[in-house]
Amino acid sequence: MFVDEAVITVSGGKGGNGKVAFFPNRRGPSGGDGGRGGNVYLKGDANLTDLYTFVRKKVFKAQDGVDGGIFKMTGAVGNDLILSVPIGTLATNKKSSIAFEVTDTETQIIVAKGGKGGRGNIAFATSTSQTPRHAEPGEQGETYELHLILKLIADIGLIGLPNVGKSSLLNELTNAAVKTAPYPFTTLEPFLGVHEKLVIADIPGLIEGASQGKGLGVKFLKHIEKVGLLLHCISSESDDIESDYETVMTEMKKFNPELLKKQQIILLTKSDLIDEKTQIQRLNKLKKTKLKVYPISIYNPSQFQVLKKMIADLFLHT
Ligand SMILES: Nc1nc2c(ncn2[C@@H]2O[C@H](COP(=O)(O)OP(=O)(O)OP(=O)(O)O)[C@@H](O)[C@H]2O)c(=O)[nH]1
Ligand SMILES: [Mg+2]
Repeated sequence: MFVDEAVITVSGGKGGNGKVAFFPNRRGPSGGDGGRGGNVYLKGDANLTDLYTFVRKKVFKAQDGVDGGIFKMTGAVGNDLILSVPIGTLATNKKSSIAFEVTDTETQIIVAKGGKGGRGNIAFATSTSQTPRHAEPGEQGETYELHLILKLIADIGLIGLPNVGKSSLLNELTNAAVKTAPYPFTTLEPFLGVHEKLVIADIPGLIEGASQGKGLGVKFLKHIEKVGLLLHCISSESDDIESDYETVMTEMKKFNPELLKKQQIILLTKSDLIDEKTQIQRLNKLKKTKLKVYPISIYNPSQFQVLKKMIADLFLHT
């Protein structure tokens, strides 16, 4: 199961209470301060690929600070809690709406601060009150709900209607072995493959109404928000390739109009299934989009060479 969303609760540890104590023989107050509660941080872990760890456990709390002691002893600080998340995780604080993005494995992002420790009664001694009988309680740590969303970090995204051959292309271009089958909705979750150090994402097919929640694809469109190139797959088998193109463009636009600004190349897939004349007609129709259009078939190595060269020119030789 690929989990790309989770809501968790994070709490900083409570601060330790200040202590009320006195030195023997009435020599004044001796109660120390409580220790600060631990903080909660998020940190990127390159070995994680999804948010599955947050399906079962959703509540996370750092350690409380220790109460102040006698003889001016300050309580120990609570241990921090560091939660590992995949690179590409966007964490939004539901209360403040502030969002943080985890982009590397070095930075720790604080998401809930521990409470301050309370001051012991030493802090309350004055010239007129030399035996203060009160101390402060430790503060509660911050508690927030965090909405975690994972956006896969891919260079290239494969998009298109169901059954147009996206997964077959991913398998052919990369070392991926994603299931392919002659019916729609074979792919139910995103897959990544690596081609010459470039990460290619295959997302489930889009259908009309996807942006209103039909089918599966739109839920996964967030994974192509960061790609540098969209390979828009349109099947040669279709009798209305222009409408296929429009359907996918409309759904992307409704989801996030910025997606339409991305560099896009059309692949007329399964080109082996139509004769040359039909192919030329269909390619010409697609050229009206002003995008580059290439015919491709998983059974045609020379067409794959063209595609690979085009990818190399765009990404690898610059
Ligand atoms: N003849 C021919 N068939 C192909 C080609 N590429 C894919 N197919 C077939 O088309 C069918 C659909 O391919 P998939 O790769 O599963 O399509 P998809 O776009 O990933 O489909 P969904 O995951 O359902 O969205 C499979 O039966 C493939 O074998 C091709 O170049 N030529
Ligand atoms: Mg597929």
